[in-house]
Amino acid sequence: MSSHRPSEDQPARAHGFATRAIHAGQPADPTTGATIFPIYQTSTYTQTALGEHRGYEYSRSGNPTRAALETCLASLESARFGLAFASGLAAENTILSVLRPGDHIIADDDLYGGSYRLFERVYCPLGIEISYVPARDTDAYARAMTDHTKYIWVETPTNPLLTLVDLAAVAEVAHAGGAKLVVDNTFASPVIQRPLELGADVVFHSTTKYINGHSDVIGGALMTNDADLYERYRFHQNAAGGVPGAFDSWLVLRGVKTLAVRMRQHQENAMAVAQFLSEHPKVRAVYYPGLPSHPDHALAQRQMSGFGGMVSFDVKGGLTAVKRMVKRLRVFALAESLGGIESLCCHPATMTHASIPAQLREARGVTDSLLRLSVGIEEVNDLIADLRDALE
Ligand code: P1T
Repeated sequence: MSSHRPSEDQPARAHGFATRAIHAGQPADPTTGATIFPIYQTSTYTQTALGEHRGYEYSRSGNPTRAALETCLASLESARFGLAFASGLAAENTILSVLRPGDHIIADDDLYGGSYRLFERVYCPLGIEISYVPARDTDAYARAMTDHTKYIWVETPTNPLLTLVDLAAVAEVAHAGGAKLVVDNTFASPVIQRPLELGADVVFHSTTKYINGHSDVIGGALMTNDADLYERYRFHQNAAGGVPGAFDSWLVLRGVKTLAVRMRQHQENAMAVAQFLSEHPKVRAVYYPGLPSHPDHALAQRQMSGFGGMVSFDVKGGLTAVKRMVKRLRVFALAESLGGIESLCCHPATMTHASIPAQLREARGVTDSLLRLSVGIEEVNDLIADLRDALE
């Protein structure tokens, strides 16, 4: 463990976001001058003498390519510390690992289905108690606090209904009761929302999504300024071993370099798609925080610097209409996941959120007629034409 280089990288903080995305944690290679950080594809490191090494001993405990990624992502989330994982869920598992039987979590009620499954099927049986509250109802978080509440755990915007959580207000609720605020920032990405700056204690990502941005890696990361939590998470990262390989770390490092420019196009396209859908006679409702009609539009303007690339909508005609529509899509791929350069269409009820019991899912608004779009960066006219043809 001692070999793991801490991800602290204060000097790079002075630069702007897009500059840090390209440079933070990635100096030119000292031996060759390689401008792009190398892939240290090694499991182990030759030691100079008993008890003497150059900072790395074994790649589960620490790997230079992973350390570069951890430093870069920490910088992007305005954090002192970052840890990278083999998946978003592995990052979540490490955050949850510090809880003990009898501890309580308050979570918003519109979580990614896999996060819900991790809570309900892995941590509840171990004696962790979970209360779910409506994401945008700040008072509900306060009412749900108990003496045992350790985490308030939120996604914002939520998956798949794109509801927002008022992070500054919920951070106050958490801290007043001695709990920590954990934020899943996957849907927004740090280029448009930085929860730690708003009072959150821990932020995490499925880096599979916008951070990598090319739909070719499964990965995760957590970032924090809390030195005590960081040490406990770092211990678990090594002890439980959910680490990413060097090549995947390098791919994410490469992907994140273009996050700022990609997100600009994602949200420009998403806004046009949301406007098109909101005027379409076969669409019942559109969920996009960039639309002035979205109930959290004002909050989105306050706490985010953009509205992101995810758009959900409800199709008239139920499951039959949905099935017909997705079969006719030509540019949008029918697929789980999001945040890549290509456009995807997902049916949460049967795909990403199938692990939530049907009755509960329906009650939360994830109906059979809901579709979720990850709007890519293709020509926006092609995306709109594809949706228009499919809805005909
Ligand atoms: O798939 P993984 O990298 O383990 O990340 C899990 C995860 C965590 N948080 C959010 C908000 C997510 O959306 C995900 C994964 N989500 C999908 C695969 C999806 O299509 O929604």
